[in-house]
Amino acid sequence: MNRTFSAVAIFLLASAPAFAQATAEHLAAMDTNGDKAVDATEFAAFADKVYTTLDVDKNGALSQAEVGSTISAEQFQAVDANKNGSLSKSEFAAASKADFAASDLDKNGKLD
Ligand SMILES: [Ca+2]
Ligand SMILES: [Ca+2]
Ligand SMILES: [Ca+2]
Repeated sequence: MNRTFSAVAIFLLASAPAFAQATAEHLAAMDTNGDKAVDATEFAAFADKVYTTLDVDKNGALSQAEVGSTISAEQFQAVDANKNGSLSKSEFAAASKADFAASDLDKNGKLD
């Protein structure tokens, strides 16, 4: 079972259910400076946007209800570092960072 938290997957499921997978098109949406690669800064900005979108009641925390079926309870617990039952922005950012590192297979600091 893949326990890797994926902000990309969350975005796909939360905002674009039509996308079956992270496509080039999707990377392009994150590539704000248009250099055909997604760097850590762009990824962080993207994750921030996802967080804001998911935080429906705007209380600065994501509950399991807010993420709904987008991520599994197991993934939720993996991201909830302080185990308080909600995901803070810093917990989400930390998970996104790990996600970026895991996705950057050739370790060039970019997803391309
Ligand atoms: Ca870029
Ligand atoms: Ca909330
Ligand atoms: Ca937490």
